[in-house]
Amino acid sequence: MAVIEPSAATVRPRGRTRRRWLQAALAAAMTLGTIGLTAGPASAERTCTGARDANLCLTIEGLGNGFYRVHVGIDVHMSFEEAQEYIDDPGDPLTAVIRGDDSGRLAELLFGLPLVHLGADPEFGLGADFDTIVPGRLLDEDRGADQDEVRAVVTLTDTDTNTVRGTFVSGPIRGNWS
Ligand SMILES: [Ca+2]
Ligand SMILES: [Ca+2]
Ligand SMILES: [Ca+2]
Repeated sequence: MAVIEPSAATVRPRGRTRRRWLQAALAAAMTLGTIGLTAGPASAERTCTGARDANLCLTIEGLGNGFYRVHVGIDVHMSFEEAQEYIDDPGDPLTAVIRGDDSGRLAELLFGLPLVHLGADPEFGLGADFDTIVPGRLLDEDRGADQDEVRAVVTLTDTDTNTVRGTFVSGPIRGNWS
């Protein structure tokens, strides 16, 4: 006699995600409230690698009054199951920092970005978003009038064994921050 499979077993589990948008939004609201930010001309620059192993995007948006919103988004291409394993491990499997670029060489470590979203997707793999607001001086990697070039560096770590599985570097965004 045929055994009828329960329908739940045939439904692909949806990726569990961790959302920290609220936390980030509250932090941003507090920052904005404290410094009394006024609306400035909106300008954003974005660069995406579109690489085979992972797509890494860096966006820097001018908020006015010398402040910038820095966003890093990445999809590390892997199977849904593998991505879900990374998510289920303790700690954050993906971390992001912004570094100075001097003649194509990764130079100064400027600041880290908090993780605001982590998820597994059957099509894209392991995805994460990082977001922060910083004063322009944190992006001023070549002091004074020198033009600045910054890149995002994202590290994939298997937190079970504390092993680095990959390092991804974005294209540069140039500016004259101070
Ligand atoms: Ca530089
Ligand atoms: Ca530099
Ligand atoms: Ca500079």
